[in-house]
Parts: sequence; C-alpha cells; structure tokens
Amino acid sequence: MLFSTIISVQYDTPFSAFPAAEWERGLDWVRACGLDAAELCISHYEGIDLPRIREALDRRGLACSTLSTGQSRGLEGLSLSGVPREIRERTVERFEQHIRAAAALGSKVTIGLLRGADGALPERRRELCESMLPLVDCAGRHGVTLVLEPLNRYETSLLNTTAEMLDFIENDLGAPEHVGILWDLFHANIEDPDYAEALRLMGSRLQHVHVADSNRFFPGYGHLDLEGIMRMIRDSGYREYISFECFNLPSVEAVRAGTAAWVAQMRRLG
Ligand code: LER
Ligand code: MN
Repeated sequence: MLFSTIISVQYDTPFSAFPAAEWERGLDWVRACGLDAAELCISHYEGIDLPRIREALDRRGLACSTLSTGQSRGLEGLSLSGVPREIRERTVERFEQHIRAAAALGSKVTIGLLRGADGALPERRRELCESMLPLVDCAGRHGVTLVLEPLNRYETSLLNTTAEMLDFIENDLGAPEHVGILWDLFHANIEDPDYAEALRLMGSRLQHVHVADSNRFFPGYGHLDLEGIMRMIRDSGYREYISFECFNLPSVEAVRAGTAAWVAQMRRLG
C-alpha cells in the first residue's frame, strides 16, 4: 500500500495540515512523514505553475496520487448535474483541464462533490452520465484514471453507496476500464452496510482510498477499527493509495505529530 495526504496549492482546505500558501513546507512534511505522495487540491488553473509543482514533488521524491477537484463547487458553483447546461459544460471543460494536468503529474482525477447534489430525479443521473462520457473519453486518450467518490447523504443524494456507484460505472458509463472508485472510509461508515462486502464488490474498481476516523478526526480519535479495515484492504490485493482526508482534529499539532507513526504502524501490519 502507498500513502498520501492532501496538500492544497491554491485555496485553504480544512483537510490539509498546512495552509495553501505554505504548500512547499507541506511537501517537506509529507516527505519527512515517510509518505509516498501528495493528493493535490486544485480548483482552477489560473496562476497554477504545473512544471514548478512537478519539480517540487520530484525534488522530494514524491508522486501526486490524485487531483482533488471539489473546491470549485463552493467557490464557483460548478457541477456536472442539476445545474443549467452552460454550467455543466463549463464543469466538463474544467475536468478536461484537470485530466491534462493529471497526465503531466502522473496522477488520477477525483470526481466527488462536482458530480452534483441532487439525486431525487432520475434525470440528474442521466445528466451526470451525459457530462461524464466525454470526460471518460478524454481521460482514456490521456491515460488517466478517473476516480468517482460515493459521498454520504448529507452532502449529496446522488450516488451514496459503493454498490450504487458501481452500478453507475458498469451500467450507465458502460464499464470503462479507467474509471474506478474513490472509497472514503468516513462516507462508507455512514452509507455502506459492510466494509468487507463493499471491498468484495469493488474488486479492482477500487482505485483510491480516503482515510479518517468515524468522526473525521485523525485515525485513532474515533470509533472505527481502522487497523482491521486496513488489513482487509491490504488482503484484498489493493496496491494504490491510502490518502489522509481528515480534519485537523483533535488538533493540527496532533495530525502533524501523528501521521508518520500511523503510517509506519500500518506498513507493519501483521
Ligand atoms: C471529498 O473527498 C469528500 O470526501 C467530501 O466529503 C468533501 O466535502
Ligand atoms: Mn473524500
């Protein structure tokens, strides 16, 4: 298993232990913790210097695991469904930029919050599919994997469980090989009936994991049996990234101080 954590290079996010303005200091810490990669948070490409970011990663021997893309929902109202066609098209264009950036960085692209919030009507799912098909095509041409993230019911009513997301990938998108699932253990704790069953259903569709405890605190400060879940993930044959996406809780100091030890402990799992 490989490990990464969120670093924003543009706007602050509650999921990073460093402010965006200090992203290079953040990368120093990622490296010092013994992680393999950073999950970079990019909202748009104005002022983003990709060669400089690539060089900063390379210099530290780090990869980019996936591009976290959801900030532009709150900041710009972007969405792939449930909004006027003009906004959906603008969102598709933004994802095409993310795909090109991911090709340059050797990473995946996350589709989480930008899928849209409203799944009450079947036409929302159809809109999402219509928006996604050109992106699936674009990602295929660039050799990039898209990772779709089931999110809990309090953030969206469109595709909450792992089983629903798999159904969308297989039956709506036509089972493209380079579309996988980002399994966020916090959301899964709310929506998936059973971790082991979700893992079995996903098989090789599992392409990225977000880790946080039950309350989105740093691992060990909630009530998930994360050690048991990590063992299950490892035993399923998963070899991609486990990426921290937790709040700076109980404190940013606890996150900064605890990351290296937790990763070392997970690497040693018997
Ligand atoms: C994004 O990865 C995610 O999990 C969302 O809950 C962010 O709000
Ligand atoms: Mn997540």
